[in-house]
Amino acid sequence: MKKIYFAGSIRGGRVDANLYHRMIDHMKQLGNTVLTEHVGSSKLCLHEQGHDADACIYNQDTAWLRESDLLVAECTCPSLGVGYELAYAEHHGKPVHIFYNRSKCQLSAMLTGDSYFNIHPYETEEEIFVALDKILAE
Ligand code: 6IA
Repeated sequence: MKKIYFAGSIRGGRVDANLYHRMIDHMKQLGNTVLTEHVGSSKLCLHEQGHDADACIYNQDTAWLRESDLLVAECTCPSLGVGYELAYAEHHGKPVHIFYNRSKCQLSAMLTGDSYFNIHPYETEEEIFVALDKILAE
């Protein structure tokens, strides 16, 4: 069973928050630990909370990234924080799987152009779950 860092937009916009929740639930149901379950919560505080509170978030999230076995990101809604996490995970040699809805957005060339990343374009939610089953069975 794996420790997964799930990355999804927070201050970048919460339009896909319910999808994040379903992806997190699916990975947990397979018996994995998701270190960042709050990313799928509908009750997140989106406002800047001052430097000290944000420093705590940064320190905790980067510690979880270093502790994780892999990163799974849903990138349809662009987020600066998620972009940072992707590069951080690459720097630390963690496998990175990026999902995006190809009928809703065009992914940044900084992601599609980086051959380190495993990129999973999808059109239906079912395709996400099939891909996750395969990734997590490896
Ligand atoms: O730039 P964004 O806010 O969209 O960045 C989103 C990414 O940064 C997510 O994948 C998270 O891992 C991380 N992140 C951003 N904000 C928070 C956060 N805020 N807590 C934890 N991780 C965060 C406070 C919410 C808290 C009160 C539960």
